[in-house]
Amino acid sequence: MSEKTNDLVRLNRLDAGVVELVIDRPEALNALNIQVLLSLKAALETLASDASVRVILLRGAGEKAFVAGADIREMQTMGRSDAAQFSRLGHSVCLLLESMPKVTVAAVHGFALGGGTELALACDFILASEKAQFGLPEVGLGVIPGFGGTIRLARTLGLARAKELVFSGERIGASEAVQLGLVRKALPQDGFFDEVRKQAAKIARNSLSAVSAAKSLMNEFEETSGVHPKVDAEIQRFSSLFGTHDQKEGMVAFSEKRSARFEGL
Ligand code: DAK
Repeated sequence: MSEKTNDLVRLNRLDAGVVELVIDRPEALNALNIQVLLSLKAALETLASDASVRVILLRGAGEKAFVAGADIREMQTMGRSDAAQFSRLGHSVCLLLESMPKVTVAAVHGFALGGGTELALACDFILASEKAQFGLPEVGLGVIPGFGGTIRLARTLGLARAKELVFSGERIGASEAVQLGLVRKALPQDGFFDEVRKQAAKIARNSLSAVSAAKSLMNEFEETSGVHPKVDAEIQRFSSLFGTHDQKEGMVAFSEKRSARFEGL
Protein backbone atom coordinates (compact mmCIF):
# COMPACT_ATOMS: atom_id res chain seq x y z
CA MET A 1 0.00 0.00 0.00
CA SER A 2 1.44 3.40 -0.96
CA GLU A 3 0.51 6.45 1.11
CA LYS A 4 1.49 9.92 0.01
CA THR A 5 2.45 11.77 3.17
CA ASN A 6 2.70 14.76 0.82
CA ASP A 7 4.14 15.43 -2.64
CA LEU A 8 7.75 14.99 -1.59
CA VAL A 9 7.74 11.95 0.66
CA ARG A 10 5.88 8.71 0.08
CA LEU A 11 5.28 5.81 2.41
CA ASN A 12 4.96 2.21 1.18
CA ARG A 13 3.76 -0.23 3.80
CA LEU A 14 5.14 -3.68 3.01
CA ASP A 15 4.51 -6.93 4.89
CA ALA A 16 5.56 -7.73 8.44
CA GLY A 17 6.11 -4.20 9.70
CA VAL A 18 8.54 -3.08 6.98
CA VAL A 19 7.90 0.37 5.54
CA GLU A 20 9.65 2.18 2.72
CA LEU A 21 10.03 5.90 3.15
CA VAL A 22 10.66 7.30 -0.31
CA ILE A 23 12.05 10.76 -0.98
CA ASP A 24 10.16 11.61 -4.13
CA ARG A 25 11.80 14.51 -5.92
CA PRO A 26 13.60 12.77 -8.77
CA GLU A 27 13.71 15.85 -11.03
CA ALA A 28 16.22 17.37 -8.54
CA LEU A 29 17.84 14.00 -7.71
CA ASN A 30 15.89 14.03 -4.43
CA ALA A 31 17.85 17.03 -3.11
CA LEU A 32 16.89 17.94 0.44
CA ASN A 33 15.11 21.26 0.62
CA ILE A 34 13.35 22.56 3.73
CA GLN A 35 10.04 21.06 2.66
CA VAL A 36 11.54 17.59 2.14
CA LEU A 37 13.23 17.73 5.54
CA LEU A 38 10.01 18.86 7.26
CA SER A 39 8.11 16.03 5.54
CA LEU A 40 10.72 13.47 6.53
CA LYS A 41 10.67 14.70 10.10
CA ALA A 42 6.88 14.49 10.33
CA ALA A 43 6.82 11.02 8.75
CA LEU A 44 9.56 9.71 11.06
CA GLU A 45 7.84 11.10 14.15
CA THR A 46 4.65 9.29 13.15
CA LEU A 47 6.48 6.04 12.37
CA ALA A 48 8.43 6.18 15.65
CA SER A 49 5.22 5.81 17.63
CA ASP A 50 3.50 3.35 15.28
CA ALA A 51 3.57 -0.04 17.01
CA SER A 52 3.05 -1.89 13.71
CA VAL A 53 6.34 -0.59 12.28
CA ARG A 54 9.58 -2.53 12.77
CA VAL A 55 11.98 -1.59 9.98
CA ILE A 56 12.12 1.65 7.99
CA LEU A 57 13.82 1.56 4.60
CA LEU A 58 14.84 5.03 3.48
CA ARG A 59 15.32 5.42 -0.26
CA GLY A 60 15.13 7.87 -3.14
CA ALA A 61 12.76 7.84 -6.12
CA GLY A 62 13.97 7.61 -9.71
CA GLU A 63 16.84 5.80 -11.39
CA LYS A 64 19.77 7.97 -10.46
CA ALA A 65 19.88 9.04 -6.87
CA PHE A 66 19.29 8.23 -3.25
CA VAL A 67 19.79 11.93 -2.42
CA ALA A 68 22.19 14.29 -4.26
CA GLY A 69 22.64 16.48 -1.19
CA ALA A 70 21.04 19.46 0.44
CA ASP A 71 19.30 21.68 -2.10
CA ILE A 72 22.05 23.98 -3.35
CA ARG A 73 19.64 26.37 -5.05
CA GLU A 74 17.72 26.86 -1.82
CA MET A 75 20.92 27.27 0.24
CA GLN A 76 22.23 29.88 -2.18
CA THR A 77 20.05 32.60 -0.70
CA MET A 78 20.42 31.63 2.96
CA GLY A 79 22.01 33.94 5.51
CA ARG A 80 23.65 32.74 8.72
CA SER A 81 20.51 32.42 10.77
CA ASP A 82 18.60 30.63 7.99
CA ALA A 83 21.58 28.28 7.63
CA ALA A 84 21.62 27.59 11.37
CA GLN A 85 17.88 26.80 11.28
CA PHE A 86 18.37 24.59 8.24
CA SER A 87 21.20 22.76 9.94
CA ARG A 88 19.10 22.24 13.08
CA LEU A 89 16.27 20.80 10.99
CA GLY A 90 18.66 18.44 9.18
CA HIS A 91 20.13 17.33 12.49
CA SER A 92 16.68 16.63 13.91
CA VAL A 93 15.91 14.29 10.99
CA CYS A 94 19.25 12.50 11.38
CA LEU A 95 18.94 12.20 15.15
CA LEU A 96 15.46 10.71 14.72
CA LEU A 97 16.78 8.10 12.29
CA GLU A 98 19.63 7.30 14.64
CA SER A 99 17.72 7.09 17.89
CA MET A 100 14.17 5.90 17.13
CA PRO A 101 13.19 2.49 18.54
CA LYS A 102 12.89 0.98 15.05
CA VAL A 103 15.54 -0.27 12.67
CA THR A 104 16.44 2.34 10.05
CA VAL A 105 18.19 1.25 6.87
CA ALA A 106 19.40 3.46 4.00
CA ALA A 107 18.92 1.73 0.62
CA VAL A 108 21.33 3.50 -1.74
CA HIS A 109 21.06 2.72 -5.46
CA GLY A 110 22.79 5.78 -6.96
CA PHE A 111 24.16 9.15 -5.84
CA ALA A 112 24.30 9.73 -2.10
CA LEU A 113 26.21 12.99 -1.94
CA GLY A 114 26.58 15.62 0.76
CA GLY A 115 23.40 15.57 2.83
CA GLY A 116 22.60 12.24 1.10
CA THR A 117 25.66 10.54 2.55
CA GLU A 118 24.89 12.22 5.88
CA LEU A 119 21.32 10.95 5.91
CA ALA A 120 22.53 7.44 5.03
CA LEU A 121 25.15 7.55 7.80
CA ALA A 122 22.46 8.46 10.34
CA CYS A 123 20.60 5.21 9.61
CA ASP A 124 21.55 2.08 11.55
CA PHE A 125 23.30 0.77 8.46
CA ILE A 126 23.49 1.21 4.71
CA LEU A 127 22.61 -1.32 2.00
CA ALA A 128 24.16 -0.24 -1.29
CA SER A 129 23.91 -1.39 -4.88
CA GLU A 130 26.97 -1.61 -7.10
CA LYS A 131 25.93 1.75 -8.63
CA ALA A 132 25.98 3.61 -5.31
CA GLN A 133 28.22 6.69 -5.10
CA PHE A 134 29.06 8.36 -1.83
CA GLY A 135 30.84 11.60 -1.05
CA LEU A 136 30.87 14.81 0.94
CA PRO A 137 31.54 17.47 -1.73
CA GLU A 138 30.57 20.45 0.46
CA VAL A 139 34.02 22.10 0.60
CA GLY A 140 33.73 22.47 -3.19
CA LEU A 141 30.71 24.67 -2.49
CA GLY A 142 32.42 26.75 0.18
CA VAL A 143 30.70 25.06 3.13
CA ILE A 144 31.06 21.98 5.31
CA PRO A 145 28.71 19.04 5.88
CA GLY A 146 25.93 20.30 8.09
CA PHE A 147 23.96 17.21 9.17
CA GLY A 148 26.54 15.57 11.42
CA GLY A 149 28.38 13.97 8.49
CA THR A 150 31.88 14.90 9.60
CA ILE A 151 31.33 13.26 12.97
CA ARG A 152 29.50 10.15 11.74
CA LEU A 153 31.93 9.56 8.88
CA ALA A 154 34.92 9.80 11.23
CA ARG A 155 33.22 7.40 13.61
CA THR A 156 32.64 4.88 10.81
CA LEU A 157 35.89 5.17 8.84
CA GLY A 158 38.39 6.53 11.36
CA LEU A 159 39.55 10.13 11.49
CA ALA A 160 42.24 10.14 8.79
CA ARG A 161 40.14 8.45 6.09
CA ALA A 162 37.17 10.67 6.90
CA LYS A 163 39.36 13.78 6.71
CA GLU A 164 40.68 12.71 3.32
CA LEU A 165 37.14 12.33 1.95
CA VAL A 166 35.87 15.58 3.51
CA PHE A 167 38.89 17.69 2.49
CA SER A 168 39.02 16.31 -1.06
CA GLY A 169 35.26 16.18 -1.61
CA GLU A 170 36.06 13.06 -3.64
CA ARG A 171 33.30 10.64 -4.64
CA ILE A 172 33.68 6.92 -3.98
CA GLY A 173 31.89 4.02 -5.62
CA ALA A 174 30.36 1.00 -3.96
CA SER A 175 33.46 -1.21 -4.01
CA GLU A 176 35.57 1.45 -2.31
CA ALA A 177 32.75 2.00 0.18
CA VAL A 178 32.99 -1.70 0.99
CA GLN A 179 36.78 -1.55 1.38
CA LEU A 180 36.45 1.42 3.72
CA GLY A 181 33.76 -0.26 5.81
CA LEU A 182 30.97 2.16 5.00
CA VAL A 183 28.88 -0.72 3.68
CA ARG A 184 29.27 -4.47 4.14
CA LYS A 185 28.87 -5.48 0.49
CA ALA A 186 27.74 -4.09 -2.84
CA LEU A 187 24.51 -5.73 -3.99
CA PRO A 188 23.64 -6.23 -7.69
CA GLN A 189 21.73 -3.33 -9.22
CA ASP A 190 19.18 -5.65 -10.81
CA GLY A 191 16.64 -6.58 -8.19
CA PHE A 192 18.36 -4.35 -5.61
CA PHE A 193 15.19 -3.16 -3.90
CA ASP A 194 13.74 -6.71 -3.82
CA GLU A 195 16.87 -7.88 -2.05
CA VAL A 196 16.73 -4.91 0.35
CA ARG A 197 13.11 -5.73 1.20
CA LYS A 198 14.07 -9.37 1.83
CA GLN A 199 16.83 -8.34 4.21
CA ALA A 200 14.49 -5.95 6.01
CA ALA A 201 11.84 -8.66 6.37
CA LYS A 202 14.45 -10.96 7.91
CA ILE A 203 15.25 -8.38 10.58
CA ALA A 204 11.55 -7.69 11.09
CA ARG A 205 10.98 -11.33 12.02
CA ASN A 206 13.20 -10.91 15.10
CA SER A 207 11.93 -9.54 18.38
CA LEU A 208 11.55 -5.77 17.99
CA SER A 209 11.96 -5.22 21.72
CA ALA A 210 15.26 -7.12 21.67
CA VAL A 211 16.47 -5.38 18.52
CA SER A 212 15.59 -1.93 19.82
CA ALA A 213 17.20 -2.71 23.20
CA ALA A 214 20.38 -3.64 21.31
CA LYS A 215 20.08 -0.45 19.26
CA SER A 216 19.75 1.85 22.24
CA LEU A 217 22.57 0.09 24.08
CA MET A 218 24.88 0.33 21.08
CA ASN A 219 23.95 3.99 20.67
CA GLU A 220 24.82 4.61 24.32
CA PHE A 221 28.43 3.67 23.59
CA GLU A 222 28.43 6.71 21.35
CA GLU A 223 26.91 9.12 23.84
CA THR A 224 30.08 10.99 24.65
CA SER A 225 31.97 10.49 21.41
CA GLY A 226 28.93 10.64 19.12
CA VAL A 227 27.00 13.38 17.43
CA HIS A 228 24.79 14.71 20.25
CA PRO A 229 27.39 16.76 22.14
CA LYS A 230 28.74 18.23 18.91
CA VAL A 231 25.52 19.36 17.25
CA ASP A 232 25.71 22.97 18.45
CA ALA A 233 29.37 23.30 17.47
CA GLU A 234 28.65 21.98 14.01
CA ILE A 235 25.64 24.26 13.51
CA GLN A 236 27.73 27.24 14.57
CA ARG A 237 30.63 26.35 12.22
CA PHE A 238 28.31 25.50 9.36
CA SER A 239 26.26 28.67 9.56
CA SER A 240 29.34 30.89 10.04
CA LEU A 241 30.39 29.99 6.49
CA PHE A 242 27.17 31.40 5.06
CA GLY A 243 27.55 34.90 3.67
CA THR A 244 31.25 34.35 2.94
CA HIS A 245 32.58 35.00 -0.56
CA ASP A 246 33.41 31.31 -1.08
CA GLN A 247 29.97 30.04 -0.03
CA LYS A 248 28.24 32.44 -2.41
CA GLU A 249 30.67 31.71 -5.23
CA GLY A 250 30.49 27.92 -4.68
CA MET A 251 26.73 27.80 -4.87
CA VAL A 252 26.34 30.30 -7.73
CA ALA A 253 28.94 28.30 -9.71
CA PHE A 254 26.87 25.12 -9.21
CA SER A 255 23.76 26.86 -10.57
CA GLU A 256 25.73 28.28 -13.48
CA LYS A 257 27.25 24.83 -14.16
CA ARG A 258 30.87 26.06 -13.97
CA SER A 259 33.88 25.58 -11.66
CA ALA A 260 34.03 27.80 -8.59
CA ARG A 261 36.78 30.43 -8.19
CA PHE A 262 37.55 30.40 -4.48
CA GLU A 263 39.48 33.13 -2.66
CA GLY A 264 39.54 31.63 0.81
CA LEU A 265 37.34 34.48 2.07
N1 DAK B 1 20.65 20.69 -5.09
C1 DAK B 1 19.79 21.19 -6.02
N2 DAK B 1 19.60 20.67 -7.24
C2 DAK B 1 20.32 19.58 -7.54
C3 DAK B 1 21.26 19.00 -6.63
C4 DAK B 1 21.40 19.60 -5.35
N3 DAK B 1 22.22 19.12 -4.43
N4 DAK B 1 21.84 17.95 -7.25
C5 DAK B 1 21.27 17.87 -8.48
N5 DAK B 1 20.37 18.85 -8.65
C6 DAK B 1 19.57 19.11 -9.83
C7 DAK B 1 20.43 19.67 -10.94
O1 DAK B 1 20.64 21.05 -10.77
C8 DAK B 1 19.60 19.34 -12.16
O2 DAK B 1 18.55 20.27 -12.24
P1 DAK B 1 18.18 20.99 -13.68
O3 DAK B 1 19.46 21.61 -14.13
O4 DAK B 1 17.71 19.83 -14.51
O5 DAK B 1 17.08 21.94 -13.30
C9 DAK B 1 18.97 17.99 -11.79
O6 DAK B 1 19.06 17.89 -10.37
C10 DAK B 1 19.72 16.82 -12.40
O7 DAK B 1 21.08 16.94 -12.06
P2 DAK B 1 22.26 16.96 -13.14
O8 DAK B 1 21.78 17.42 -14.46
O9 DAK B 1 23.40 17.69 -12.52
O10 DAK B 1 22.58 15.39 -13.23
P3 DAK B 1 23.96 14.72 -13.61
O11 DAK B 1 23.67 13.27 -13.76
O12 DAK B 1 24.62 15.43 -14.73
O13 DAK B 1 24.89 14.92 -12.33
C11 DAK B 1 25.35 14.90 -9.95
C12 DAK B 1 24.53 14.29 -11.13
C13 DAK B 1 24.81 14.28 -8.66
C14 DAK B 1 26.82 14.52 -10.12
C15 DAK B 1 25.20 16.45 -9.98
O14 DAK B 1 23.80 16.75 -10.04
C16 DAK B 1 25.79 17.11 -8.78
O15 DAK B 1 27.01 17.30 -8.69
N6 DAK B 1 24.92 17.52 -7.84
C17 DAK B 1 25.34 18.23 -6.65
C18 DAK B 1 25.97 17.26 -5.71
C19 DAK B 1 26.48 18.00 -4.46
O16 DAK B 1 27.36 18.85 -4.54
N7 DAK B 1 25.86 17.67 -3.34
C20 DAK B 1 26.20 18.28 -2.10
C21 DAK B 1 25.28 19.43 -1.89
S1 DAK B 1 25.75 20.38 -0.50
C22 DAK B 1 22.99 21.22 5.97
C23 DAK B 1 23.00 19.90 5.93
C24 DAK B 1 23.67 19.29 4.99
C25 DAK B 1 24.32 20.04 4.07
C26 DAK B 1 24.31 21.33 4.10
C27 DAK B 1 23.62 21.94 5.03
N8 DAK B 1 22.30 21.86 6.97
C28 DAK B 1 21.31 21.15 7.61
C29 DAK B 1 22.48 23.23 7.15
C30 DAK B 1 24.94 19.41 3.02
C31 DAK B 1 25.27 20.14 1.98
C32 DAK B 1 25.14 19.49 0.74
O17 DAK B 1 24.61 18.44 0.66
